[in-house]
Amino acid sequence: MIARLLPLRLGKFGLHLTTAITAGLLAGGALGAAPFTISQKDREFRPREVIIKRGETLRFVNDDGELLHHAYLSSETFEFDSGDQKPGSQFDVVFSVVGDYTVLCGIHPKMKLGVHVTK
Ligand SMILES: [Cu+2]
Repeated sequence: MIARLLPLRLGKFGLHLTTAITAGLLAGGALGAAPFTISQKDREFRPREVIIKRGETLRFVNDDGELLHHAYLSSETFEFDSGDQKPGSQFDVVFSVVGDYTVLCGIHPKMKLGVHVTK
């Protein structure tokens, strides 16, 4: 009985190990680094300024109660538009082009986020 249980346990352990390695590879490789979160609480982007590397992701979280936001960026080299950001929603943007940008909110003109994308 013991002899039959032992391989089963090893098998389970092996499975967990494989899962852990796969998850690690995804986190560090295929999916890129974890997104950098931008809060929009109190009608402000927080932080107000961010330096990231090309290919990194900013995650815009609408954590501002019942308010609607609408993050967008329009420049010659790079642009995005989140559309209406419902309360509690999030929107990811991969900054694929090096440059200095200002992200705005289509609903609250005072909201500004400086994004510096480096090589
Ligand atoms: Cu806004």
